[in-house]
Amino acid sequence: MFKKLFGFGKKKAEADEKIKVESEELKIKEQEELKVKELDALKIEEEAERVELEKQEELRVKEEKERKELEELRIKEEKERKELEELRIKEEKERKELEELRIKEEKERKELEELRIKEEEERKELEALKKKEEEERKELEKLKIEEENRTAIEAEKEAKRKEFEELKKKEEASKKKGFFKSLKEKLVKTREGLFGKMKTLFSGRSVIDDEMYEELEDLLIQSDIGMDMTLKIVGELEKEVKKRGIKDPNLVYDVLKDVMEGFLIAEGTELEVNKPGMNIVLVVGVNGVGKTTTIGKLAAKFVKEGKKVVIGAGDTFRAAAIEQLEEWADRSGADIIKHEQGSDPGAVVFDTLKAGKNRNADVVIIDTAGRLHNKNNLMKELEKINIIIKKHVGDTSYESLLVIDGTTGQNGLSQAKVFNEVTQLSGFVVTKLDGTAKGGIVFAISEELKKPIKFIGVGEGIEDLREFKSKEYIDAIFE
Ligand SMILES: Nc1nc2c(ncn2[C@@H]2O[C@H](COP(=O)(O)OP(=O)(O)OP(=O)(O)O)[C@@H](O)[C@H]2O)c(=O)[nH]1
Ligand SMILES: [Mg+2]
Repeated sequence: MFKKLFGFGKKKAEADEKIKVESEELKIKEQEELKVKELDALKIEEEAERVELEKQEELRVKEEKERKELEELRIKEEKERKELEELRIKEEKERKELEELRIKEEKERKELEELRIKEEEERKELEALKKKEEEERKELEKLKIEEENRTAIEAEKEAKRKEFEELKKKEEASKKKGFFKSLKEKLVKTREGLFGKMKTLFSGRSVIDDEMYEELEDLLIQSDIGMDMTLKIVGELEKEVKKRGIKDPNLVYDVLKDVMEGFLIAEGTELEVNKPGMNIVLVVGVNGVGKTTTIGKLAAKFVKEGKKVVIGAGDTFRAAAIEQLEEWADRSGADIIKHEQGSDPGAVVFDTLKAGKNRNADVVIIDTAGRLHNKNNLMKELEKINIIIKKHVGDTSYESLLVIDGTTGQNGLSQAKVFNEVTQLSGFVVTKLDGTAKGGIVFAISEELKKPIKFIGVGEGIEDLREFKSKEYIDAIFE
C-alpha cells in the first residue's frame, strides 16, 4: 500500500505540474494573445491615424490645389484685366491716332481749301487784271480812234467852217438886200393879203377916227392875231399916234409897224447850239405841222456851218416817219440814229445821245411823234424824253422847240398852249408862213405863250427856214 499511495501521490504531483504548466502556458498564450490584440489595436489606431493623416494630407493637397487654382484664376483674371486694359489703351491710342489723323486730314483739307480759294482769288484777280488790261487796251484803242476821228472831224469841220465863212462873207456883202427881198417874196401872201389891205385902209381916208381903228381891228382879227392882241395893238397905236401928234392917216401905217414890232418878243430868238460839246435840240408839235421838215432844214443849216449833226428818229409812231427823216439826213449831210417803227422813243433818244457823244456831235436834233392820243400820254412821253436828255446835257444847251403850223390860226395856238403846259419849251418855230395870208399868228404866239419864236418856215425847200428877227419880219409883211 505505500508503494501504491506513493505511486498515486507521484502521479498526482505530475498531474498538478502538468496543470500548472498548462495554466502557465495558457497564461502566456493569453498574454501573447492580449499582446497581439494590443498590437492589432495599436495597428488599427496607427492605421486610423495614418488614414487621418492621409485625409488631412488630401485636404491640404486639395486646398493647395484650390488655392493654386484660385491663384491661377486670379492670375488669369489679372492677365485678362491687363489684356483688356492694354486693349483699351491700344484702342484709345488708335482712337487718338485716328482723331489726330482726322484733325490732320481736316487741317490738310482746310489748307487745301484755303489754297484752292487763294488760287481761285488769284485766278480771279488775274482774270480781272487781264480784263482791266483788255479794257484799258480797248479804251486806249477807242481813245486813239476817237482822237483820230476827232482830228479828222475837226479838220473837216474847219474846212467846212472856212467854206461857210467865205459863203457868209459873200452873202453878207452882196445878198443882204436880196435876203430881205427873198423873205418878202416868201411872205408875199401875208403882205399882199391883210397887211396890204391895211395900207389902203390908211391911205384911203383923210382923218384918223374911231372908224379907222375899228376897221383896223377887224383886219387884225382876220389875220389871226387874236382878240386880246388886237385890242392891245390898237390901244397902243392910238396912244402912240396921239403921243407923236400924227394927224395924217397915211403916217399911221408906220406907227402901226413900230407898235406891232414892239409886241414881238425880240429877246432869245437865237437858237443856242454853239456851246462846246453836244448841244441838244428837241422838236415837238402836233402831227403835220412840219417838225421833220424843220429838222431837215435845221440840220442842213448846222452842217453848212461846219457842225457835226446827229438826228434821232424819235417818231417811231408814224409809218414812213423814219424814211422821211432818213431822206432829210441824206440831204443835209447829218447822221441819223433810228430804231424800228413802233419801238420805244425813249430808247431812240438815249441811243442818239450816246451816238452823238461818241461821234463828237456839236448838235443832236431829236424828232418826235405828233400823234399822241391824249394830253396825259403826251405828258408822259415828253417827260420821259426830257429826263433822258437832261441826264446827258451837262454844260451844253438844251433847246426844246415847239413847231406850230402858221396856217392853222387860233386852232394851232390852242394846241401850242397844251404843249406849253406839259413841257418846258425854249421857243417856237412857225412853219408854212409862205402859205398863209394871215401871218398875224406870229403876234398871237408872242402874246399868248410869252416865249420867243426862233425860226419861221417859209417853204418846203431845204433853205426855207429863217431865223426869226422881229424887225425883218415886220419889214417883210408891211409894204
Ligand atoms: N409850204 C410849206 N410847207 C411846209 C413847211 N414846213 C413843212 N411843210 C410841209 O408840211 C408837211 C408836213 O411836214 P412834216 O415835216 O412831215 O410834218 P411833221 O410835223 O413832221 O408831221 P408828223 O411827222 O406827221 O407829225 C410836208 O408836206 C412839208 O413839206 C413850210 O414852211 N412851208
Ligand atoms: Mg414828222
